[in-house]
Amino acid sequence: MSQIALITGATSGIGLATAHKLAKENFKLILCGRRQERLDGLKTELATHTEVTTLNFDVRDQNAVNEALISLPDHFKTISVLINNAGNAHGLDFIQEGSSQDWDAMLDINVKGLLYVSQPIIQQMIKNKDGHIINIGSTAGKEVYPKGNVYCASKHAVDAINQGMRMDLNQHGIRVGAINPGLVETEFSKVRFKGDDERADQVYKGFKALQPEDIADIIHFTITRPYHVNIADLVVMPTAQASSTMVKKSD
Ligand code: NDP
Ligand code: 8X3
Repeated sequence: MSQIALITGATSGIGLATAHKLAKENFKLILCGRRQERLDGLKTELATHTEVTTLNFDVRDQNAVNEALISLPDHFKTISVLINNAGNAHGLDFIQEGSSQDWDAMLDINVKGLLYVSQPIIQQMIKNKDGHIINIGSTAGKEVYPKGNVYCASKHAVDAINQGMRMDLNQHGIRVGAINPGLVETEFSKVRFKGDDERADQVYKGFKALQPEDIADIIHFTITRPYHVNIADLVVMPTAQASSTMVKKSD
């Protein structure tokens, strides 16, 4: 029987590539995001491979999260794999110049949103005695870089939550692990720079960045290991990257 995977942030980047990968690998999919037209397009596109349902909610809104999960059809209610991927950076500013709206967005989405989505699904996984949670962290959760301040704090929080979840769910046999990418070419920088595409494109110029499909492959590998194997914490960077601040670029 196909396993059911729920992916947050499936409308773009890493989540979108993961939806495509898992659809081809015969997972039944619950795809989440806020951009309805993208969710509709995906559902149609992936229907040739697998059964797909979509949920539209903002992860910041706990009631909306709960209502969306309750609205799932019965045959989609037993979620085996949760991929906590929705998130973004908002702004890249010195701490003394940062906007509190950006801080709120990053902490509310990347940290609290992840918790809001996880808790009801964890409760159901405990009941079903089956579950695997993948938290998408970042190299920004392993080290801090200049002007990264609050985004790095949000991803350090994901790192802590990943460890805490693993400990708390150990007694229930639920696998928990984080994948922490370095630079991945997605809409991430367009969001960070609020639609300044030229600035966003500069981030990935002069070297080969990770592609969202690279992370999707790793997620698929991670969730298809035998039950006794849990990839607990994995850091992956482009070959050109050695740290958050060291990237070998051509002139
Ligand atoms: P994208 O901007 O391409 O995708 C972000 C996804 O998150 C979208 O599908 C978006 O969907 C969803 N999302 C954002 N805010 C919300 C919200 N409030 N409620 C619900 N969904 C939301 O970026 P990436 O694919 O790069 O990012 C995915 C994850 O990977 C993030 O957690 C990011 O921090 C992490 N990451 C990214 C790296 C990179 O270099 N790109 C490196 C390391 C980690 P919609 O707008 O439709 O709601
Ligand atoms: C995204 C990678 O280096 O832009 O998490 O913070 S970075």
